[in-house]
Amino acid sequence: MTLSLVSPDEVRTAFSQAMSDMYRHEVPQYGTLLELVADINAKTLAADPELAQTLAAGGELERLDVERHGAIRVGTAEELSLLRRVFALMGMEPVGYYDLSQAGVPVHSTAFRPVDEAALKRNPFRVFTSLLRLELISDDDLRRQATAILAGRDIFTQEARELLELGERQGGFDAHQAERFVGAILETFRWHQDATVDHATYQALHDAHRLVADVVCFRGPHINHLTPRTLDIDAAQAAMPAYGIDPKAVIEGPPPRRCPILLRQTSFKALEESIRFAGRDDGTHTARFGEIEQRGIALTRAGRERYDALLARSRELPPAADNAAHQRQLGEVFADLPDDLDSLRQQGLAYFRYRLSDTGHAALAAGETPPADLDALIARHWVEALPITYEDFLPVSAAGIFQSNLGDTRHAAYASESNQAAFELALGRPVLDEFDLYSRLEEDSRERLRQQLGQ
Ligand code: OOG
Ligand code: NI
Repeated sequence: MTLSLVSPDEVRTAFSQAMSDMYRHEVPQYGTLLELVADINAKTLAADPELAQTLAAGGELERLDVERHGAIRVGTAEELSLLRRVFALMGMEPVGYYDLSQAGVPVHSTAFRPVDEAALKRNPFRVFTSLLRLELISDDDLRRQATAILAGRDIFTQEARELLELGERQGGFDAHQAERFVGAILETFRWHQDATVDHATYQALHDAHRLVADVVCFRGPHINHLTPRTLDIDAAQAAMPAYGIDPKAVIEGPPPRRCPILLRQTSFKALEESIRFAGRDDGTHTARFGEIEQRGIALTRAGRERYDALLARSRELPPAADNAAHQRQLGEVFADLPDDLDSLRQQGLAYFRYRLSDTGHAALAAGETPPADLDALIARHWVEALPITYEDFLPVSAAGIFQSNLGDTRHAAYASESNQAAFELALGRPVLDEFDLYSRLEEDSRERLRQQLGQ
């Protein structure tokens, strides 16, 4: 009997929806956030038909309502590599390496996400996945204790493990198996009110770093936030209080621009939730929150260097009084970076997808000879250059999101080397390079164009 396997895109979409449903149930404010974002997106599209058209042309309008990212934190190499195998069956691969220890957060991370064009269009669900760096706990006894606790837990159910192995053997799932797989994997990310340790142990780990307690003291890597994509994060930030949501002080990332670049993010503060320790003491734990993101065009290496330099410059300024002042200040620093698509393209600062326009199709059909170079093709409207959306994360922003949810006690930067090699060893494979992926998307579109034009 031959199995009819469903596409990993379908498994990912079902999983993303199941996670969203579960999180909405666990954290009702996340449901409010979804409503807010849906309202803002509808208003933004109605007010800006040109934006609606650009998004439609890029195939992004359909994905907007299902689009989100999540974040989890794991404690061991085994957990990370098992998740790598789970996500592979959902068509998600590890992209990028993020070192957060520089910002005083004892983790390093990657983002699991789809990488090819059709899969991204279908559902770009991403999971920012952090691995605790136990070696950064300086107290030897505490580090040993944390290691032992983590060694004794299993974040997968028996059924999840069996289905994972089945999926790998078969190279995928049939529809019924896929449904069971999604249900079984969901259990790994569920919130558990019961901590696995007693109050004193929790407190000791918490005192080392709040994040250490969050990773070590529970049965598994509960999903700690899910993030819908808004088309206007400034409007979303402003609207949060009216929806009963208390936003973090500033929007992370680049300032508002006519041509949005990379990623802008804001969140609401983590909730204080009641938990029960082993030994039955009651307590509270603060880890789970909600976030909103706005995505813009992906920058090339050259563009990203400019972004990083400008961001570093802005961080040398005295902190602004509020978000409005912060955005103004950022805007002044970023005035150096071109804010129109033509300049970004001509200066090689951003990635584009090239496409034969209706005019181009008509001219070809009429037997006209196409101009030989890309700039001329664009100037004569044969070809459209559409922005490629940034699908990844930003380390400085991610640190800001972590920090805003770790309370007021800031931890100094860890004096450690960033260690991509150790991360990849734990993961069980190298991470993909985001710039390679974007330039491949751009190059593929040019190749298609050359074929259509017979060049
Ligand atoms: C992850 C924080 C980073 C983002 O969107 O940059 C992040 C975490 O809190 O585990 O999700
Ligand atoms: Ni996030």
